[in-house]
Amino acid sequence: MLSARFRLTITAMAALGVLTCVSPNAAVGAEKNFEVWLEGVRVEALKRGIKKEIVAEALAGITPVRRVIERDRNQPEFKLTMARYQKHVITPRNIAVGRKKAKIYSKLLSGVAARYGVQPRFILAIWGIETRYGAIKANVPLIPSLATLAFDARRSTYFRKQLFAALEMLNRGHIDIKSLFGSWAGAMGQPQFMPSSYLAFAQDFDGDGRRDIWKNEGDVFASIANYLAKHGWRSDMTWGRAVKVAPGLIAGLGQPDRRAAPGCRATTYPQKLLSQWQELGVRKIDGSNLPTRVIKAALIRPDGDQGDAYLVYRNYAAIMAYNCAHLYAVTVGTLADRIKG
Ligand SMILES: [Ca+2]
Repeated sequence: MLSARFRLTITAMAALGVLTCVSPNAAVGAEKNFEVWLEGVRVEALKRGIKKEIVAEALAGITPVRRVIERDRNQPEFKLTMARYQKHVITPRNIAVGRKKAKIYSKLLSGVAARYGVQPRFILAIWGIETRYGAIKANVPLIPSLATLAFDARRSTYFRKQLFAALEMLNRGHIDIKSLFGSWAGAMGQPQFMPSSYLAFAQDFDGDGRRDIWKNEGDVFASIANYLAKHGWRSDMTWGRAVKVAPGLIAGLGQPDRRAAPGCRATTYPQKLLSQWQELGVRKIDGSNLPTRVIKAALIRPDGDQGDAYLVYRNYAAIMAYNCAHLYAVTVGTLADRIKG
């Protein structure tokens, strides 16, 4: 989350079989340089007010994790299409499990929806896509992988920030070092929050004093909902929809250069009122008229000229803030619709 580029979910990567291709010659920096670098991290952590026993324990004896760098260097290079991605994510099983979870946790989800103003189906869809409703448990010790990525030159600024955020989580007592696990790239718990997002958005819904996004469903749902709410979610609106576009319309719209969310590199075609899109010949996918509400919608076509078009509302930008990729956000919206049935 909040990474500038699309982070394929563990689920999707496993489904696509890209988890196993590891390059044998990935370079890991010399251990000695790492030790020197780590000493700098210790000094800065103390300056930032992190207790010295926390710094000592969290950073004791860690070395660069070769596998983390291998994984970072082996992001899939093929371009996923919406259809291919959705085929692996919006499966009958994922829909069925989503509906089952909606029943099991109906009371908890209603409580979270009432407090944060986010419809349960979207919380379920994000939960389902991130970690298959909590079934996939990321079990990589977090501090060593963040330190490895912060030491590595490729995205050191971003991961150095995440490393200090993780130390701050320990400092505040949100979690202890023995339980601090994440994905190889530092995404944690059932909602796959990065440490900086955890500090800013994770919630303690059951009021036990811990924001437990690893094991407590209420905290997981509330944290996802709070993230969306803080990024402008509106509970009286949906995400958007697939649409039919009149031939030639898109060519006349100019470049798709409107940012889909602040800080997100993905872009959309311009925003217009639904009534304007209706006038331009855009229709629901079944050919019927667009809704008559006075709201703005942006047009997107994630797969380019040959792909499907969608009109997306402001809630779409909140999903894009969670993970900046049209593939991800459209799939969250579509899975939410399918769970609703
Ligand atoms: Ca809690």
